[in-house]
Amino acid sequence: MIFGKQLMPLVIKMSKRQLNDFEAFRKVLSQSKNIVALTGAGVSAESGIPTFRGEGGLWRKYRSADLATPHAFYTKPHLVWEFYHYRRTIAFNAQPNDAHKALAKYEKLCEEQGHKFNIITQNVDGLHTKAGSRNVIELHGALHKVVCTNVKCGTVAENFDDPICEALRGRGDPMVREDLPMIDKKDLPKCKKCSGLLRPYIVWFGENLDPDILQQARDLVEECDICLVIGTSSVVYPAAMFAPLVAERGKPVAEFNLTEEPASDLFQFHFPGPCGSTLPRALNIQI
Ligand code: BJW
Ligand code: ZN
Repeated sequence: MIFGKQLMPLVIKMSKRQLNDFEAFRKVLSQSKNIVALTGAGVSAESGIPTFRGEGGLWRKYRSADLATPHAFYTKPHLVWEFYHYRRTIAFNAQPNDAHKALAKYEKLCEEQGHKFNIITQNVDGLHTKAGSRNVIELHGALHKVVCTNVKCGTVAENFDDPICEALRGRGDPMVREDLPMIDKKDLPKCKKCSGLLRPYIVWFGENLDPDILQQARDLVEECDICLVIGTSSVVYPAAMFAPLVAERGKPVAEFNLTEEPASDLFQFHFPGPCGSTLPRALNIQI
């Protein structure tokens, strides 16, 4: 496995970790002209959006990771659509928190100084854009987009309807104990062009990321001179290798997370705690 081989030398190289060293981090940041922030579900946790792993990762009796697969969709499209209807409603009603706002303000400051600032997010909730960030790469798709499953069509479209179809009205409650009567496939969301079955425009496990989007992210990772890793468990590939690759080039990486994660040892700076508090402080941004 290539990722394993790539990570091994890093474990040996990294000797000194700085915990809660806001001053040292700000100094390094002030010398940086090309900044990348890699974000995950934890950045939206304080906006009320459940994370994938840990306590928030269950919907009814299912782990989110079991529903976010092509197999789940093709065998139980009604169930997967109920799950996504629930997630869409939460995301559409959520507001950016202080972490999203700090990143958006920092992007503006960078722009004024002629510096590059880009967000690579694994999140599908659209909250970075809602906060005003403009340079956002959405690696895993977006809840407000749908794609037609008819291979001859494949149209991708924005869709903010809530519910997205009448059959999903009142469905998606995560606390329901038993499966509700199945929604007939013909009543699930349909493509406006060809009436094919729609699916969420989301990259599920085992699916390839959009090659153009992945390349853009890789270019940013290869060119940046500092990387902030915010609210991600850093276990899902390919995103999991981005920050370690920056560290491998000898560039500083700062992690903002409630806890230690498997890759934490590879990163120079660590700021434990909710990123809605630690990030504005580290970036020296007044919300
Ligand atoms: C806070 C906080 C606060 C909380 N403040 N912090 C073996 C080796 C290598 C790869 C693979 C492998 N086996 C399978 C694979 C491939 C697979 C993969 O990586 N699996 C791993 C689990 C091992 N990857 C893929 O399938 C990808 N495709 C791919 O690789 O194609 C080629 C290929 C295919 C098959 C085999 C091999 C190669 C596609 C990945 C798509 C991921 N999609 C998902 C679902 C989207 C569905 C949806 O949103 O509806 O994206 S998975 C899920 O995980 C979601 C997330 O974007 C992603 C990352 O999770 P994230 O964001 O890190 O969230 P959490 O919950 O894990 O962590 C939250 C963190 O926040 C925690 O650390 C908290 O502590 C912290 N936190 N509150 C700060 N207030
Ligand atoms: Zn279609």
